[in-house]
Amino acid sequence: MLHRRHFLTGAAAVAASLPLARTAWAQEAAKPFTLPKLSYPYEALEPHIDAQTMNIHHTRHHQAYVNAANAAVERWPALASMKIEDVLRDLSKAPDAVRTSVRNNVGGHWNHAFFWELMTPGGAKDPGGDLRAAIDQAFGSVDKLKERMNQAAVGRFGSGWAWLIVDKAGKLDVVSTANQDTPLELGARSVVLGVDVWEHAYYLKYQNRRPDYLAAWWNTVNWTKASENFGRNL
Ligand code: MN3
Repeated sequence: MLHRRHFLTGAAAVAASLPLARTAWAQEAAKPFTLPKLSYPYEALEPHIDAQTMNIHHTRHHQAYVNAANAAVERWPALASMKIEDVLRDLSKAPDAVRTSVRNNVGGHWNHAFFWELMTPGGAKDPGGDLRAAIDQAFGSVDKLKERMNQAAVGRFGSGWAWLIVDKAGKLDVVSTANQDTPLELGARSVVLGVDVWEHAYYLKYQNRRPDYLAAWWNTVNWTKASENFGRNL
């Protein structure tokens, strides 16, 4: 899902095994993080999320996290061969010198890759199946879940995210993280929904009106993907 090439595979492994081989392949092997392509055009989420915001968010903001994550690999090469979720779940594995960069940039990469896939111009407009039953049981209704998520998202001071997770105990819960911290760090078993409430996600269209952005954002949620997320242990 996260479009990260394995370190030293195929031609890259051959190139890297040559002494002093500063080839394009060898350089590529040192950049294991790549910007995922979106499965829909930038304008596809209009009028809820405008094309310019999507374009800048994807090509500038997410790309910057990818670039910085690759820079962290240069300082901590082992990162390239680790499962991203394992790194983010336990940041104490990262050396002191790169831990903040890993938290912010590998975290930012994971969060955004998740976010793009959770939105779609089409798809189911409401959750179904097991996810629907679990939401009804945990929150009372889908509308109550939306209220809880909106409260968490509006209540996040500054920049961050609101999430629907399956927690350590296996229960659905709404949480919020600051900056590019991920819900994996909180022990989430599965991450079902997530919404970016950094101003870069909405300012061009909604300026300071975060609640208006959130109300619009719900129209973009890919509930089919959310159901898949619900059934997937990370
Ligand atoms: Mn963002």
